[in-house]
Amino acid sequence: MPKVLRRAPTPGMSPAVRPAPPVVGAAFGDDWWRRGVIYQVYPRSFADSNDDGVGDLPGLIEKLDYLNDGTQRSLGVDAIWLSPIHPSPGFDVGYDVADYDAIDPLFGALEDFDRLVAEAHRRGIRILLDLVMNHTSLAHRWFEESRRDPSGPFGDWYLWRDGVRDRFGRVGKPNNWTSFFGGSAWTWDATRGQFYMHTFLPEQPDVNWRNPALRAAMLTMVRRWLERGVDGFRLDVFNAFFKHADLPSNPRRYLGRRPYDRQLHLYDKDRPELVDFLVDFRALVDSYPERMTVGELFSADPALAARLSAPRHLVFDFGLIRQRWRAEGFAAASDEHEQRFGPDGWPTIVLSNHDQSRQASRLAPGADAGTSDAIARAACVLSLTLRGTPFLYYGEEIGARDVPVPWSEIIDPPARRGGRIVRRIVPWWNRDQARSPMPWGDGPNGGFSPVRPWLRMAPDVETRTMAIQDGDPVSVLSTYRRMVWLRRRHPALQVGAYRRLAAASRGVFAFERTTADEAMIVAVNFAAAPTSFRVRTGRRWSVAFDTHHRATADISGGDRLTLGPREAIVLLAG
Ligand code: TEU
Repeated sequence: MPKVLRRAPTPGMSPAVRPAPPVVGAAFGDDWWRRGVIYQVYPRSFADSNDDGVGDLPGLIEKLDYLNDGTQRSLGVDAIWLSPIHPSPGFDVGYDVADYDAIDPLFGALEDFDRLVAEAHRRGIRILLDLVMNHTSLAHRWFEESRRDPSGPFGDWYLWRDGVRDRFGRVGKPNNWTSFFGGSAWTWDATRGQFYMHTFLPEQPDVNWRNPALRAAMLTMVRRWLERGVDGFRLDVFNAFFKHADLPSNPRRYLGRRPYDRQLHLYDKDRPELVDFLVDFRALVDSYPERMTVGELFSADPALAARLSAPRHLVFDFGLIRQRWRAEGFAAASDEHEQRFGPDGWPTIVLSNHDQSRQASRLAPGADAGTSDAIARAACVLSLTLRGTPFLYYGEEIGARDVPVPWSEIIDPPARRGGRIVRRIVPWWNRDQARSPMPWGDGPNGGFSPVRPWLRMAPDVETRTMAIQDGDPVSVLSTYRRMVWLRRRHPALQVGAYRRLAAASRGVFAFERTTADEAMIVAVNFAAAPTSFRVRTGRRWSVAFDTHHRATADISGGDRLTLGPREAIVLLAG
């Protein structure tokens, strides 16, 4: 019998909200949040159905079979996390939301979204939305009302403050807080005659989570999406929601790359009130079956991530995304997960997202395609075998590399208004390099769109496409497919306990994943030369997967295994 994921519509629900179809045949039931694999789609760059150079929801629907058609010909993922799809002026490419309840016409209409949910659920794929609730867009109706009418119902929904007079009588900023994107966190608003606070761009004013009406409006919005059938949420920078009520200045630090880092962020994030909000928010989500959330920590650290996570409510910590291609670094980051989260906690496995350099470029800087792909294949094995929920980022499955975007074409940052560069926020940093359109196959622009895409295609668009890798059994894409499906078949890889195997030689990171019924060993040689290490004696192992395609691992007679350059192998006991 198909599982019905929704509960009955609540009385008083808007008649526009239609019951969502159930997820048919989805794997893992209520445990999917830790057994499944989640795939992040950056909607502008995934699939363009109406040939306007920008990806959209109907385009994504056409690619659902690629993501999971129930067979090993597809990638086999369990859920899609969509970066924001709401109307937005786009100063932060969608992370500045102007209307939480609607779909940006760039991507389609609400009907398209309902069809996406229905079509995804029909394939057992769940849909997660990106909730950006620390701030809205300047163009949100709440902000427009709030700046227009300080004593009106929305007057207190943002962080408004008068300026502070210095000893010369000049009006200055309310405190020393800095914006992550550079400059002060305070911008003067002439309409209201006060400053407002923004952790990110001035076009992204932070909301006032201490205001009960704002809080209720946000939770009502969340409920509406749950009612519509979404399976969960990614929470953008949720540990920044609450600021100290008195807004004291932060202590200075003298080290740090960007101005934001040269301050100890004691008062503008990580406030104790957050926990109280999480209790409410999680209770709401948990009142619907089989839902999950994943919180994005702003300035993530594994200890805090572990403290704030709970069953069905994951927290990104980015311990792995910061690593270079070194066995010792990956081993230390994985050990830290184990230590911080403990055997009962549940970490996330993240090597890429829309804010960071593509993993192939980060792990194989300056490498030729062959080396890049070899490292991408080995990294794929790690992503899908370490203990935690893997989050893949679109394009990673074909080994996509960073795309150099000429200064004149950069969209993020600097922010652009009417084609004019208005702000160089952090001159040495842009995130466009990891957001270029997915190259699907033949045709102009890698088959993404017949017209010039919103962001340029990768320079290797002729040689690195989904279609080319589809037919190649040793491609990065084939590696991802085989590893995702291997993971699906083996509970040890999903929920098994992790134990690091001491590797005798440098360059190898090896660990064991075990359940009561299954034991598996994963070993990765990070080095460009063959490396041997000690496994264990007294047990027979068969090869479950090997990037170097050997049929047997010749270790039954001895206790040493020699791995080829950048070889990653998965062994199964028995
Ligand atoms: O990102 C928060 C954020 O700024 C960090 O993840 C940051 O990018 C990283 O530490 C840089 O090293 C979220 C979104 O993911 C991002 O795209 C938005 O710009 C930001 O919030 C504001 O909404």
